[in-house]
Amino acid sequence: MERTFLAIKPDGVQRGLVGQIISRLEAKGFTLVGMKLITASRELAEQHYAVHKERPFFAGLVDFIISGPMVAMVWEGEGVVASARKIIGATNPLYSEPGTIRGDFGVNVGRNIIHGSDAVETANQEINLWFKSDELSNWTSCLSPWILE
Ligand code: D4T
Repeated sequence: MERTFLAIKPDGVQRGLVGQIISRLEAKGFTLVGMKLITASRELAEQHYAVHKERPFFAGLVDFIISGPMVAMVWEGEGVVASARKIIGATNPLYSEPGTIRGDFGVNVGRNIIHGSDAVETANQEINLWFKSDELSNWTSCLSPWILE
């Protein structure tokens, strides 16, 4: 089953949005298989955003990401990578649709509340970067037959 890496950024944690964000993903029908509160090291943040290392916002982004605890999570489900990106909304919250996490809770691209992997391959890399295999639980929800045929 497909998995994705999602992380509630320090702004989402500081603003007390953790419960609401997790509720949306649970209600959609996805399964939480890993979660931890973690203040990322600079090295981890730089590795996570390595693709952006030449961009002008990189240094500020890394400083922000390591500024406080994040809720790092692995979610599982049919089409979860693309679907979670839709639930999260466009990168710039000013342009995210209402009903999405960023559209409902944010206004600024530098404080966009949550990260979600952009492809299955990236998701697997990010899961391996942030989690050890024994931090993930392989389980089947009792709701599974009511969510998946
Ligand atoms: P993440 O990776 O955080 O889920 O965001 P996205 O996948 O939606 O968007 P991204 O990779 O293009 O941007 C990564 C991260 O950088 C911040 N950012 C982005 C920023 O601070 N200023 C900017 O101009 C851009 C484009 C926000 C998300």
